[in-house]
Amino acid sequence: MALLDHAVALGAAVIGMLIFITPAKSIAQGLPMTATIQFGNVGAGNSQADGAGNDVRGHPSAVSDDILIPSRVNISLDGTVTFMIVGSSRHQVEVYPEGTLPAEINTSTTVSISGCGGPNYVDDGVGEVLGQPPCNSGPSTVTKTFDTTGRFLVICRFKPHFDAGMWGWVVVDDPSGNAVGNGS
Ligand SMILES: [Cu+2]
Repeated sequence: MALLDHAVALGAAVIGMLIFITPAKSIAQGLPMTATIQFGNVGAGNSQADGAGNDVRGHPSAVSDDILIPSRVNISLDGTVTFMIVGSSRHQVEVYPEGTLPAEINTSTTVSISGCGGPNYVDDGVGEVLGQPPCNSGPSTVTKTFDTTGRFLVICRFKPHFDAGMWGWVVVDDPSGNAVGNGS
């Protein structure tokens, strides 16, 4: 009987250790493989006021359509981000190399896109341009898989929108442990 009690106690101890160890590992493994960023906020900028739950980052006056929702996503290495380019506006996605900052974007050269006026699209040749703006081809959905870790700047390539703060981040971490910016 005593032997059985010992076995039960040992089993309970092992289970307890597993429960104790598991959380730290599951946090790293909990990074999603997919995320969605909506490019533009259809219906915003009409009757809604500041402070009514609207994301007005980058826009000095009232609300606007010209935002990323959300403005940052965190995904796992080899994860995929879906960009939903909504409405009828001029939004176009451009993803920059790891570490690029908004202040580093050269907006001095712009190009036109058919149906979208211009020339008004940032044309620095640095970022990866995804899809076409709705003014050219209607609303669309584009995806990009991130196979390296880091923090990636995503901008709306339409210069007036970028200038107004229409940009955000995709943060890609390695679930095996090499977290971005963990300082070690
Ligand atoms: Cu835009």
